[in-house]
Amino acid sequence: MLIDSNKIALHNEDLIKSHTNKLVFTASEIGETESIIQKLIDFQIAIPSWALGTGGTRFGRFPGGGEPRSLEQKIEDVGILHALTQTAGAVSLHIPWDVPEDYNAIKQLASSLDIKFDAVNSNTFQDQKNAKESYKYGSLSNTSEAVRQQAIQHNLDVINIGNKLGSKSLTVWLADGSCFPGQNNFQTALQNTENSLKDIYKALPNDWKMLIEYKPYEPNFYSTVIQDWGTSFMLANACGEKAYSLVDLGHHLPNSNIEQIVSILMLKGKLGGFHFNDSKYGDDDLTVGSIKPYALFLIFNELVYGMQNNPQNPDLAWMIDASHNIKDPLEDLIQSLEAIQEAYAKALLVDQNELKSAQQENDVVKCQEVLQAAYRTDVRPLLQEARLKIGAAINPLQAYRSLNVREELIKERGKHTVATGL
Ligand code: PSV
Ligand code: MN
Repeated sequence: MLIDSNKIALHNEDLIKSHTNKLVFTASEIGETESIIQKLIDFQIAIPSWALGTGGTRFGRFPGGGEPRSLEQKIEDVGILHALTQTAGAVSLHIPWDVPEDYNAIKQLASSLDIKFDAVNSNTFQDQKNAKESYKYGSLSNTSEAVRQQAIQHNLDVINIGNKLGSKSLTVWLADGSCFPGQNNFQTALQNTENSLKDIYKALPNDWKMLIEYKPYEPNFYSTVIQDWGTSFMLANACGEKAYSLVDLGHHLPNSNIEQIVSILMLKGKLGGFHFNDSKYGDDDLTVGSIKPYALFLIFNELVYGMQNNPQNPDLAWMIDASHNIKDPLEDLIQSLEAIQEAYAKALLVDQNELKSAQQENDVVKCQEVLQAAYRTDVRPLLQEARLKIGAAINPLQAYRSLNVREELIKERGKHTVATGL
């Protein structure tokens, strides 16, 4: 299904009057708006190929119909999101869930929808059909040389696939670890992982990055080899200058100070990628900003500070890594995109000079006031104006519903379709 730009224009016509009134008010409150609006326009977030279907838990899955069954259909869904928001101009493929059959056709389809290929993700956490070796006891860390070689080779294949599509980074997330004390020798597991990553790194094209994702637990429940940012940072340093850490918001133990982690990694020039989601308990993969919007704002405050003050840190690969158990995946992604932009816009509003001088004077109360003044500002008119300027819908969720997108997709693809992925 393609979104007709005339229909978006009609939707905008209906909303423009009330939008303009709100924008005038917001502009009178915050002064200069143009630079924030431009930054919002430039901020593109990749959609993972596995997030377009209804997710599930090990207890059940409740698909809502019209789910994409092929990579083509997944890219079409990203096209829908991008047409409505102009913020989702990239897709991140998970291999082997989404290996292109016809590279030219896939590239053409993506470019016709103005979608780029962001990081490619390897998968050594599941055994693949006809694979010789099993990842039951780990992949890059495995005690068996043959298993490690198979996992290394898989990552090289993923780089190759990404290269054909124009991707420029490889994301490695390992499930490797142990479920019981004594099962693993921690030092051997880490050393094997470092050596394997170095082998992958050697094959990385010069203009590529390797993003190393960490996570404290799950699927292993006693130890995880790359459990935290420190381990990821250490491995990235051991591999070389093209290797970076990747922060996934759900990959921290409760109450971790994620904004501080972000800030330190950027200071050291080693934050390469970012996965957005939200959580209450663990890696819940909920809609961005649905549980802890203030924490998201504080994280963005550090990201903005880093983007403005840390030229040693590269541009980041932004991606939503969420699952949608009970919502329409596309509606959920639209909500996440909106929450990301909102937190970003609020962080851009923080008066950095005022904050700095309040910090200098140890005026703790003022520091909090500066942050919260930005956080409490309603920036939605800025988001809407950014969308209006580039031909997106003023209210993407409302447009999605009034255009009956899900109903159309069900008509096209059927009620009982299940997307590949987790
Ligand atoms: C692991 O929990 C993770 O965050 C990694 O990014 C995976 O590639 C992704 O989720 C999908 O399983
Ligand atoms: Mn992730």
